[in-house]
Amino acid sequence: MISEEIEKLKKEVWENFEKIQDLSHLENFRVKYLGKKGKITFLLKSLKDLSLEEKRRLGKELNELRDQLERKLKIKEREILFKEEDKDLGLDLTLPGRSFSVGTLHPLSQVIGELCDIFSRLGFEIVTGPEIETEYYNFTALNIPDWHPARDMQATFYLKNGALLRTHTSPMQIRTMLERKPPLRIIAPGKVYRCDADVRHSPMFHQLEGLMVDKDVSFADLKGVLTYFAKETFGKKTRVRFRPSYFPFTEPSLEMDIECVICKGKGCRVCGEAGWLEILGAGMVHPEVFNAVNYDTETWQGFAFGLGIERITMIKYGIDDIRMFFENHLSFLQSFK
Ligand code: 2U9
Repeated sequence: MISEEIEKLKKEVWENFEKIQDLSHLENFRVKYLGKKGKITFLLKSLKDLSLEEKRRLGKELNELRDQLERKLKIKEREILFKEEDKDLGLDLTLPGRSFSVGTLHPLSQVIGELCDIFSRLGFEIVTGPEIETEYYNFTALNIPDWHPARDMQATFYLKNGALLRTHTSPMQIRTMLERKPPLRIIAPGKVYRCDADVRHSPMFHQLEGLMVDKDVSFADLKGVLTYFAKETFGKKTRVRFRPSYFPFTEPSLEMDIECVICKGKGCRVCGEAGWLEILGAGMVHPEVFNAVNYDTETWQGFAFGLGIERITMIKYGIDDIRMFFENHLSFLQSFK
């Protein structure tokens, strides 16, 4: 019976198909079953003596077997070719892949991001500006005239034609005030440059300054904003204190300390036995600064503050050498994952 022969052939075909290992083996298989004198071809030819109905039924079955086998042989051939190519290249695809470590944001970028979030919650907008500045935006408009000792305090990198690398981020606030009308609530983070280098100073470092201008802005508003910032950055229980200070661009001026994060106020090597760590300077915007940008001092008041990002990050994470931020040791950077 032909139908029994077909069943037997199917079994044989699929058993032998699984044994194919290489291309010559595959070619022999193809000839044996699909070639002109192959077993499937032979059975197809022998259908001619059967009834029409049987011819149709068994012919369909054999044709399907032939088509399926041709498709599977093509796939098998490709698999064998790929494996042989890999062998030629000396590859072993069963080996596990090489592991690689994923990068992280630089700790300074992380802290800048956190501070921007904190001040955004208080309605401050982020502004940016050029790192190459003029004496006017960097000094003059900030009430630091030619003769002012503050120009020497901030050892400046001068470029050609009186241009300079900004020594603080304050020129960004001057530019924003000239471009816009009050009220304003902005923060200006960015790189600044001072000719200074040791364990605590780097010739390039990052500052974040804030400025709020509105009607009826008071010293109490400034203290409230700064206290919120300190508690959000260093923890809700952080105690703060304010000391009087002096800056040419603010009057009155203050400096803010937080209780030492290491000794909690007892006095230790980190805080120089003081129990407190200075974290920023601030004050009410000096009327001369408002005059420089044509803001009416009868109507508008404002406060400003400035902080060093490296200093904040060093206190937050107990880092004792500012150069760690710029040497890019992988173990240091990866510890901020
Ligand atoms: C405008 C008006 C006033 C910004 C201020 C400070 C005080 C301050 C230092 C902190 C550590 C710089 O990085 S640091 O060395 N900054 O103490 N900055 S008030 O005052 C401004 C800014 C812009 C128009």
